[in-house]
Amino acid sequence: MKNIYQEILDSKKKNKKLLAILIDPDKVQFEKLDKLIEKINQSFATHIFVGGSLVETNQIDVIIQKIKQNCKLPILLFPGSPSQISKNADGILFLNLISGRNPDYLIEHQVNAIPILEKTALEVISTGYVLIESGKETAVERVSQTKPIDRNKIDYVCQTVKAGEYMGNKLIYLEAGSGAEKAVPLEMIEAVSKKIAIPLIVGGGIRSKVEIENAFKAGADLVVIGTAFEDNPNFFEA
Ligand code: 1GP
Repeated sequence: MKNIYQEILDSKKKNKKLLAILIDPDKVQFEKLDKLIEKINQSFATHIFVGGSLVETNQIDVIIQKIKQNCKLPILLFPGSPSQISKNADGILFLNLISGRNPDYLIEHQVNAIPILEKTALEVISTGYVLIESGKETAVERVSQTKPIDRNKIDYVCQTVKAGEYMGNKLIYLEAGSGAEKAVPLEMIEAVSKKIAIPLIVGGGIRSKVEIENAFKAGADLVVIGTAFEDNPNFFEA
């Protein structure tokens, strides 16, 4: 497997937009996984993310193994906690919840993850994770016990992502939360993408191909789709 982060950087340089499909191990039905992978292979997806705020299944290893059998896309863990680390993936978004002020999600989980990570060959990609208010309480907010940033406070979000970049994060992830009522505002994507030099991921509440396209046009380098594909595996065909 090539260096995943380097490929993201190269894509950004060439203005080649990226799309990740998020698979939540708690929601995916194992028997239907083959069919989903087939759909992913036919789509324009470039990455697979695996994870969720509260993964209760112990099936992560086998789910990833099964995806790998039939799909060549790089698989990145998108973990809500260290228990979601699987050596079968290719890399991990090493998240710092920089919109929040809960030390558990700024350093505690990261410290606890090290002994587990050291037993793997995962590519570790530090990611400043920024939760944006999106209408109603989301799972990330509930589980992390942090407040999202007001969706109108674009200047403050810009300040936050810049701090995240200066602190050494290699990616910034603007997150409205899975199944969010409202996605991250396009003006915010635009302002943030101008503020940072590192690649920008945007996800949460994006439900159509037009919305994906709009997020790309506003400046997202990689868009994440979870719920819309979960609800409709024919999402990319319509
Ligand atoms: C959630 O950003 C991802 O962490 C994807 O959100 O499920 O709303 O697409 P959706």
